[in-house]
Formats: sequence, C-alpha cells, structure tokens
Amino acid sequence: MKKTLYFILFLLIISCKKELVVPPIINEPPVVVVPPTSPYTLTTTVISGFNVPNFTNDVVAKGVNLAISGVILYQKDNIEHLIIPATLFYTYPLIPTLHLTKIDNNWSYENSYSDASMGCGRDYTCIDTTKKSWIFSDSGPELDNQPWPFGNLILMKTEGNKVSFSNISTVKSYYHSVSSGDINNDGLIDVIGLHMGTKGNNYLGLHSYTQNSNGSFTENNNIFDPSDFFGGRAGGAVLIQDLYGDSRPEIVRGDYGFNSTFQKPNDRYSVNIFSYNSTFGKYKLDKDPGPLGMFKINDRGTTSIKAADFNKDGNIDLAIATEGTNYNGIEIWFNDGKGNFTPSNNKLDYTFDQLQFREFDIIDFDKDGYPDIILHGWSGNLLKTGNSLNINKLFWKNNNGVMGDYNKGLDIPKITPSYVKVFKVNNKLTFLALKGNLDGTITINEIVVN
Ligand SMILES: [Ca+2]
Ligand SMILES: [Ca+2]
Ligand SMILES: [Ca+2]
Ligand SMILES: [Ca+2]
Repeated sequence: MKKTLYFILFLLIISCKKELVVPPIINEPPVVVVPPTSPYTLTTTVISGFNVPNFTNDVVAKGVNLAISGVILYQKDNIEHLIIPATLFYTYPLIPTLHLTKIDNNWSYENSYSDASMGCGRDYTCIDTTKKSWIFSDSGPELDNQPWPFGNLILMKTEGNKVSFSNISTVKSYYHSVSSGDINNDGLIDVIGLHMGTKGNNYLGLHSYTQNSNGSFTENNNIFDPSDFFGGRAGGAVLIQDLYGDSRPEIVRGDYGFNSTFQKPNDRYSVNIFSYNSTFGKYKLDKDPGPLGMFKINDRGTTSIKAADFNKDGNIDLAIATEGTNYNGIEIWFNDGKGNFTPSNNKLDYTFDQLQFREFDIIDFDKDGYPDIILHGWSGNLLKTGNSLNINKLFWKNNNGVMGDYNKGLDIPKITPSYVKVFKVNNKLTFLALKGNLDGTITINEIVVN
C-alpha cells in the first residue's frame, strides 16, 4: 500500500515535472531585416551631345566651373530647371547662360541664351515663387587693362520647359547683389540691385526698380533722400526685408571693405538700415551702427545678407557673410526689436584653404523650428578630401539660438564637383554638385537628403 502511494506520488512528480518542461508558447515576431537608411540618395548624370555656338568645349567647361554664385536649381510643373550663367570672370566674349531640364527623371540640355550672357552672375532673387520668375545681378567681366563694361539686372521667366530673359536695368553697373520686396507698398514685388561702380548715378550704390502692373520694371531711385548720400561708402550686399514688424520692408546695405582711392577711414560702417519715413515719403537712413563685429577689420566686405529670427525671440535677426584677406565667414547679428543690431558670438570663419564660400541659405534642415544655415561651398580641405566631398561642413546648425557644427552623414565618396549649392526641390533638401568637363559635357550630381 505504501509502495503504491509512493508510486502514485512518483507519477505525480513526473507529470508535474513533465508539465514544467513543456516549453511555454511564445509568439515570436517574424524576423524583419531593416536595411540601414542611407542619409542621402546620389544621382549622377553626364550631359553630352550639345554644343554652345562659337565656344570650344574647354571654354564651356570653364564657364560652368566658375558659375557658382549665379547657378540655380528649381522645379515648376514637375520639370526641374538648372540655370547656369556660365562665367569666365576676366575675358571676353561672354559665354551664354545654359539651361538644362529634368523631365520624367531624365536630364537634358535645353538651350543656351546669349541675351543672358553674364560676366559673372553674382546673385539672384526669386520675384514670383509660383510663376518662378527670377532676377539675376551681373557684375560684368573684370577685364585686364581696360575699363570694365559692367553688367545688368536680368529678369528670367519660366514657361513650360522654356525660359526667357530680358534686361530690366537702365544703366550698366557692377551689380554685386540683388534683393526683392514691395518697397513702394503697391502689392507688386520690386527689386534693388547693389552695384560697386556704375555708368550712371551712384544712388548710395542702390539702384531701385519698381514693378509695373504689366510685369515690367521702372528705375525709381527717388525712393531715397539725397541728404543720405554722403561719404564714399561702398556696399557689397543688399537685403529688402521687414525687420521691424510693420507694413513696410526695410532696406539693408552691407559695407564692402576700405578703398583709399575714394574713401576715408570714417566711411567705414557695417550695415546701414534705411526705413520708410512717412513724413518724407522716402526711405531714410535709420540705423548706422559703425564698424562693429567682423567689420572692425578694414578689408572685410559683405558678400551676402539674409534674415531670420535665429533666437526665436520674435525679432528678425541678420546673418551677414563677409570675405577678406584669406578669410570668409558669417556673423549673426541679433535685433533688439527696434532695429538695433549687435554682433553675437555666433560666428563662423574659415581661411580659404579650409573652406571657401560666398553665399549661403537659411533653411531649418532638421525641422526643429530654429532656422539653420547651409553654405554654398566650392573649395577647401574641409569640403574636399581626396575624391570625397564632405557636405557636413556646409551645415551650420542652430541649437536653441546657438550655432554649431552638425554631422548629417553626408561624407560622400568618389565625387569631385567644382562646387556644391543647396536648394529645396520637391520640398526635399537637395545639394547640386556640378562639374564642367573638358570634353564639353556637364556632370550633374543631385544629392537628395533622406
Ligand atoms: Ca511694389
Ligand atoms: Ca518694416
Ligand atoms: Ca531674434
Ligand atoms: Ca533647425
């Protein structure tokens, strides 16, 4: 009897043990291998089979490779447009502007335009973001041992897969910068071209063109007050932007270096802000803060000014790019809300062997609400190492109002373009890395950030 009990107990233990060793049922998820997401998509296309009348392949290549400042990439009606104001800088004849299009994912050469031949397309501004109309500023070529012929402000319109050009300026000038805004408050976008020398009247270095209802432009320099035309003040860049949060935009002019042949040291300033004065019915010099920040050094000249509220205090600030002897950099100037701008410690500076750029764009690339900066670079050992292109160095990230480095994983191997510019295409951050080749072909690298 006792043995039977033990046996039953034994069986119970065994069965318990058996139950214990039954593996639990686990619903394991199916194994999914997630490939690492590349931070970018690179598409390289070589455009061939075209020629620019009267120019040899090597000259076309040179024109493409020096065009940096004036090159634009944009999209309208599912067509991408690449405009290259081919630039030779120092020689005649001027090379025509080139137009390439990307339709159904295929890049092709569209045309060349001798009516938009530029000595150097220095700058551009979009005057109609829907119709995609732009104005380029051309400084003209810098010829050796002869007077410089200067250039024009050139309007470009987009229609289907075509573009057309027309000159809007009345006198040839060394147009170094251009900006757009409604300066006379009639609802039409106007433009101001900043020149560094002109065949006409100087007008503070600022030539204003107001837009007419039929889309043409009329020179209108009486928006300024002649009593503000004093000193030998040169300018390098212009920005039309509402800085005070009222109904009228202000006009900002950035200083350009010191030239003892026509200036006195006390002509040095930094930025001048002209604001609309309703008593005078004109734009008056409103802020003249003197040579502060990087402008303390005499050779510093403004290459580009853009505006955004970098510290998100509700007041629009300035980002000012300057160049000088073996130097290029940007300084952020904060606005106290009354248009008093002060240089901040948010500074970026490079020697030419490190990184060379002239222009930049303000883009909130990480979408955190703080505006960031991306440089348009063409040389320097931080940007180009061996056969790779380190685009990370072009990013200047805003961390809650403090600018700093950023690594977006855009160190791209086996790519040797002449320069890199950033654009928003299809609402995606797109770097355009271009190269003109000696055989007359053009290599287009589109780097879309994922
Ligand atoms: Ca207007
Ligand atoms: Ca204003
Ligand atoms: Ca601010
Ligand atoms: Ca940001």
